Amino acid sequence: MRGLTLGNSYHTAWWRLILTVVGAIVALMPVGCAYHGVTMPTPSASSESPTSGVFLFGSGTLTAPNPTSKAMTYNPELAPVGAAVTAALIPSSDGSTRAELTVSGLLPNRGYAAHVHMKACGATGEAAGPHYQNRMDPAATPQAPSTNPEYANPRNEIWLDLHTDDAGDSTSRSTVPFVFSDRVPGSIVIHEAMQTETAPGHAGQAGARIACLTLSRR
Ligand SMILES: [Cu+2]
Repeated sequence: MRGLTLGNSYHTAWWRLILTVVGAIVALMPVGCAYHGVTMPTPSASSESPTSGVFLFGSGTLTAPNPTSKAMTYNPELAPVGAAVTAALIPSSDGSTRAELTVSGLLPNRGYAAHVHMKACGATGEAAGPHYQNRMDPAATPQAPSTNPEYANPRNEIWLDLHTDDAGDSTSRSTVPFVFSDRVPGSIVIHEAMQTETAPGHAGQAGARIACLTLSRR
């Protein structure tokens, strides 16, 4: 009898403890959830929120042109197979976009012009189409792309001219006063010329297209 009583109170004490712990967990749960709600970064459901613009990214090592490659060379002498190319175009809440291009394994100590172009990379450099312009030059045509400095400039386009170090590595950055929304660029093209021209009638030109990196929405 005594043993049974002891056993009962023993069990009762355990149940009290368990109920107290469970009760505490249940009571604290909404606090925990609210805490998570406040501190968790807001998930970006879409890459084209009107306030932040579209985030674009591309990365790869240069290959010969082929339909599955995201990074290709059209001139392996100037842009060797295996060179690494990475780019990000990051929208900011102030309405600007920060662009960054990093290369590794190009020719050492050399300038390379580079720009954001309209279309994805393809079998030839021409597949990438003209430069992306925020305000499009009304005089430009597919046969005669914009060379008017009023439109072909590094504030209305994204220019990422590089200068490699002894190892053939380089990073270039550009911040432009616009974000992408319904019209989104497709690639970054690296050109043969060591820098982009700026004079009227030549603005934006930089010689042959020697490599291309396809950009995708993040
Ligand atoms: Cu270009």
